[in-house]
Amino acid sequence: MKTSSALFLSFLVLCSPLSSQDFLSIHISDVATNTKDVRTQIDLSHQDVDTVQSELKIAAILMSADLDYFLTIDKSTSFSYSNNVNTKKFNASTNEAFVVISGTGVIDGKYILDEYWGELRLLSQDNWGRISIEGEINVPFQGSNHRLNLSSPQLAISSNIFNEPLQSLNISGFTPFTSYDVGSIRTGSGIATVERNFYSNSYFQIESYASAQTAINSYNIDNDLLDSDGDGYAAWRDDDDTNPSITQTNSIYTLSSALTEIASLESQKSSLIAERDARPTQTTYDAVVAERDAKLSLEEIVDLRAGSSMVEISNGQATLSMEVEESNDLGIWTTGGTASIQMNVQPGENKKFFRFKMAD
Ligand SMILES: [Ca+2]
Ligand SMILES: [Ca+2]
Repeated sequence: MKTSSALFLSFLVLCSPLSSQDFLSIHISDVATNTKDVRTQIDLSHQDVDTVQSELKIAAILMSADLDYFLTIDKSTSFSYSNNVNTKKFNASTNEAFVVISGTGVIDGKYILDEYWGELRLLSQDNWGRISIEGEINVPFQGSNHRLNLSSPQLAISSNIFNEPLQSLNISGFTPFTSYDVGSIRTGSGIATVERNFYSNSYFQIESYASAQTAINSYNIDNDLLDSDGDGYAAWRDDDDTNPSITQTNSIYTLSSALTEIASLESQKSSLIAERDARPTQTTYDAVVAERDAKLSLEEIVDLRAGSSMVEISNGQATLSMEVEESNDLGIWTTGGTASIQMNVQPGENKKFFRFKMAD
């Protein structure tokens, strides 16, 4: 007996590296087929109306949402929190714990779960043990960033697993824990809490994989629900899912977003009316015309000085003639001669002014 036992052990040791399944993968599907069994708690104390309205709206949407919790964790991970009595928490790597929301038509998508002490929660005492996935997610919706606290329904086993490391869990021994509603969604300020149990259509999978990526690849999540750029907008509602600074298209309307859009268009209309009204009135226009007409015309400028005259342009030249008169007594003036000068006029010039100045 001793010999065969030793042989059996060495066989296991030999085979272990070839079938290394070091990652625990948990998928808890919380399908909302029966909303009458959903329990809600509302706490309106110390909250402003806008926050109440916003959080009740997102809670109402989540009442009928299907939630798929996924978590992959290295089985050698030790707990990051313990109360030393019945609770432990294990931290999964970022991107390896997430929830996929579907069936809402407005916030469907994959959201990364984050929790300070870890996203895998283990509860155990006496002859029972339970595990669940929990954490917070950010859901952008109608201009607000909703921080939601989620706890998945629990999986139960009829043994005390408090001191068992993750690699020792009997993963085939878990069943849904259905005694009372344990899955919950709490809105950011705690105004609404939606409690959900395992419904008849819900299911779970708890398995081992060789790597976190193999586990994630097995989840088969709809591409439209992925959020490649991590901006909180899944591909189906992201104008550019490779650019986190470009988010939701304007063409998706709910009643509320349509009203917001209408308000924005009304505001633009008011601005345009104000701009139009700021333009000159007929009276202002008439005054400008009158001011223009009151200015001197070219003819009037010509006549501005006594003796001034217009000169014709011929063959690109203007001939300016100046008569010089002479006098002995400043009383009688006689013609002393004529000085002429040709001035070139450039092609295209149809108007030019000249004036005379005595040289020093
Ligand atoms: Ca995105
Ligand atoms: Ca984007």
